[in-house]
Amino acid sequence: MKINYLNEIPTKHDRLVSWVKEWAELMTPEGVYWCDGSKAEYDKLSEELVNGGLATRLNPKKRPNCLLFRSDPSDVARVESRTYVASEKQEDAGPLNNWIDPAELKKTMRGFYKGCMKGRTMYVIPFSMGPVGSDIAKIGFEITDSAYVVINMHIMARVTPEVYEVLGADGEFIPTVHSVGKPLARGEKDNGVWPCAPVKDKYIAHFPETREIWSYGSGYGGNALLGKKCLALRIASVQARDEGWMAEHMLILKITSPEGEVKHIAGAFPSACGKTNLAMLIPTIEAWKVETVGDDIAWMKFGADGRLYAINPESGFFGVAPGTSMASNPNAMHSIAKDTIFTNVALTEDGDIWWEGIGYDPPDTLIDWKGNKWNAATAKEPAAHPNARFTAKAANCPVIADNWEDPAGVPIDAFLFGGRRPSTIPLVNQATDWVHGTFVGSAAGSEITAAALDLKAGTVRRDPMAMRPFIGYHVADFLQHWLNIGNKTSDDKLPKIFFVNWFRKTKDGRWLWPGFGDNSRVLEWVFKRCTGKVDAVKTAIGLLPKKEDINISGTDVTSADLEALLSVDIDGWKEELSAIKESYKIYGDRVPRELLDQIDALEKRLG
Ligand code: OXD
Ligand code: MN
Repeated sequence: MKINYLNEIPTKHDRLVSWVKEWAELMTPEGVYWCDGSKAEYDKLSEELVNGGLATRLNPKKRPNCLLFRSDPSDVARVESRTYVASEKQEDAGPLNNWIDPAELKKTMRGFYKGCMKGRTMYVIPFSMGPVGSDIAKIGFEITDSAYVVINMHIMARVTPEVYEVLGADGEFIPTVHSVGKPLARGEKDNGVWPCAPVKDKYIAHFPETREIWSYGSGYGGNALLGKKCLALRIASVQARDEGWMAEHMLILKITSPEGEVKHIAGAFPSACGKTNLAMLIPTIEAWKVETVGDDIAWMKFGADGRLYAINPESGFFGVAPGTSMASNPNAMHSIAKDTIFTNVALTEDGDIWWEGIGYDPPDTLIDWKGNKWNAATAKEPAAHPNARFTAKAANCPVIADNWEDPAGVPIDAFLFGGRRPSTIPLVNQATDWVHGTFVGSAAGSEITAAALDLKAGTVRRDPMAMRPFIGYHVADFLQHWLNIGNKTSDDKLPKIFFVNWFRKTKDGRWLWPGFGDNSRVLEWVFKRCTGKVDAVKTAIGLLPKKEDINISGTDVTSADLEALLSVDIDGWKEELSAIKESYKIYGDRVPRELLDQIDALEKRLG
């Protein structure tokens, strides 16, 4: 079949060229376009999207170079029920992943892919996750028929022809394939409607042994921007296991003390638990400084000195918009002042954006995320979807750290785990050692939020290391991998591990901790534990701060509140322990013995 190449093939990499050709033959697009990541390409595609009615250009006086998109109401979040880890053996996918035999899944998906790009352009996106050429970075290619995906990838990944230099004629790349699943008949246009397939036909498929990603039917975020969750977490976690490094759902921040000493902290929190806010936090304690290295994903390898070094494989933020305000995250608000793609937020009459929790009242009328007129006085539903997003350049963040693109990565001093836990879990609790820390991380859980389409908001679900939806293999083997990492270096070189909880409430529902910038008060304690400047109290559940070591001056936190935040609720912990045991039962008989021993030891300590 003759392929209509719309521009010159920019590479002599035969395997890459044949891969593109093979998919073009199956998907039969109008033409194949090799993306270069340039500004001209971004502008041209943006213009086409605006002219086709799929995007609205925001008022350039208010939001220069910004676009607004509205998805199909069925295509607003990751769909975990349609996400598959199709390993050769089902047992290797483990109990938390959906599984279909890879040959069967490929056959089914090929059926969907046949002719799926009719009437559309096939874009081929070259990208590097991580600074181009870094030892920790990986090269990927995404085939897609969505111009929305292309411009989002421009922001989220390093889309550049430089990857061909690193790749040469024979280098390794991760092949990823995406289609919105809506071919166009002759003369048909999208006519302003976000193209996607019905939920039952969506597939977000990972083939861990062959390191392939096939996605069909969704145009949204983690389902479609394949460098992010699919590559940088699910496939990378498999590579990390095989090669002895870590791919984690973690923010990375740089913190500087008043004395000018620097530490780097990586933090794993389930989706929509405030990772972006923490990564960009403005400390409320004097003379401390926090800067951002990444807000969602960390790839970490051991350096020659035996310490773990992290890079942020992404180059942008795909953040949750509702709740983001000048009070909760001023640096995110500055990051989205220009050059940003908004998805499913509300539009004001003067061409700006609005969402619930933006920090000021809505005008009387708006256009809501579904494109309908919305009236503040009579509205029954939110104007922005709860999982509405902004896609913003990391480089536009006012507190992006100067070393955020260091190809060698930044040395990690501490890991934080956390989640939304209204009761029992203290404000901060340090693990006694790496194995205890692995146990504590494995037991993480959170109240469910709107980041995934098919989960019931409001209930607690266990989310080991905040990786539950993102581990590309068996959860118990993932926990074993954590233990193996701990055996690769000496204890003093490993990051210290802490569990934090900003979301504790009183029985009558009052928040006990102010959160946001005041979380710096907890970071200060973590920092001082890393420098050995402060002691901790050894308790049944771990190492807790002495009350006087958490600085609450200038906050509304009372001494009684702090006491509650740092107390060990033995009865609550007994319930917590049974919930942990239940989750371990689900993980099955591959759970490492060392972690089962941790359960027994905790049980004994609780008495
Ligand atoms: C995200 C998520 O989009 O975790 O980062 O869902
Ligand atoms: Mn995330």
